[in-house]
Amino acid sequence: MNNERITSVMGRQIFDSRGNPTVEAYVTLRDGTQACASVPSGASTGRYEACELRDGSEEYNGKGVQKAVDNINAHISGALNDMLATNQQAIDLAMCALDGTDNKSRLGANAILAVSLACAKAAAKFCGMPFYRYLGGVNAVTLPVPMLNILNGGAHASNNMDIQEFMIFPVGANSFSHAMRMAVETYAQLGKALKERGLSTTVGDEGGYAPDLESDRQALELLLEAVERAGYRPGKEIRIALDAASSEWKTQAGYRLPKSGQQLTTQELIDHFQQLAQEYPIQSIEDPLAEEDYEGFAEITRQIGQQVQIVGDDLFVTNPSRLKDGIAHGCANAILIKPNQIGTLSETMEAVRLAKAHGYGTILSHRSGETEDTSIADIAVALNAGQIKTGAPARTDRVCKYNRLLEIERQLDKFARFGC
Ligand code: 2PG
Ligand code: MG
Repeated sequence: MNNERITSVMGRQIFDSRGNPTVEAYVTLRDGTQACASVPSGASTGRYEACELRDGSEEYNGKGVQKAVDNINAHISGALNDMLATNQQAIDLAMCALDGTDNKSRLGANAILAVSLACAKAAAKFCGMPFYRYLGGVNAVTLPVPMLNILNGGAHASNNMDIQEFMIFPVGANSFSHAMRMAVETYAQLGKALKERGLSTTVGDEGGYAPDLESDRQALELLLEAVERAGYRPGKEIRIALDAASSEWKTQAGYRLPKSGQQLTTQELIDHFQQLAQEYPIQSIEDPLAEEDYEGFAEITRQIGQQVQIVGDDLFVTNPSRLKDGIAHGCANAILIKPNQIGTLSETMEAVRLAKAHGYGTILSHRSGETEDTSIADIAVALNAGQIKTGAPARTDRVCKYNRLLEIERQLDKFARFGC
């Protein structure tokens, strides 16, 4: 009886796509079922994210995660011993209680999330179900529309683009695999267009090209050119999504775009985005304002939120209570969902439920430092999130999530749905 009881939880240090240490957890059940999960890491992290515990010692330039690993092996494993792996909320609550802080700084959100996901995956295996179906049941049928970051700037690349992510958004596709074909063909054309101009085709952290361009506008022009060259209609089949990551630009006086050197007030920055959205087929803008600028977020949502999806990433940090505040202030109309910003699967799912209940769009997201873990693909389908962003269609740390979604699409067969 109760063969799904947890008999062992083990942590270890592995490396992410930037070559930084990160945490992997293994959970074993009484009947021998075992699953593992690993956690990603951001570069443009929000101030209000749960704590990513790093050793701060000389090893790995302070980025070691041995303390987080030790917390799994010495503390979390004992607390979860003999619990039912299928009782996700109880598992997550037990870890939060053991941690005892608001931001998971004692055990580390990296330790807690790795275990939280590994427990859920072990439970899914025990039940003989794919992960998305275990989490979402028979209603988990919606494949997300992908946002693919094919030009990298900001903190993700050493070039002169201020906006961090220039993404293509194949909204005109009729299925996930069709969207991927459109994206892959466009990405290839972008590479050719860059080469023809003698521009660099080296890639940034998320697999997108990271050339030195004259301006963010030139990046937008290049995206449109690539879409056309691939045989698609910009604005119809493929639209553009941006992540400004503008918390990185905040100064006391307003905003300073670090690479172009422009100094703007909140209102000037809002007008700048409104102007860009008039000139280009921009469907979605993430973090157009900084993480504390609730008023600015409310204002841009009033100004252009009818036409453009305004996404809170650093603003909400996948935290249900920050999302509640944002909803009360009329900030944004969509939320980026990154499990490691909040640190447990249960709280991640709660953020999605809350967003959906208020008509907010939901976008599952990778981090700029990733592993081969594909949990976010399954979570996106499980929660019918409708959208996902997980980088360019290049580099295995990005493509493995897209490939997992292709497999889920195949499994769902004619019941697969697609769309926001
Ligand atoms: C973002 C993410 C992912 P990072 O800002 O949305 O693209 O970047 O993981 O560096 O925070
Ligand atoms: Mg972001």
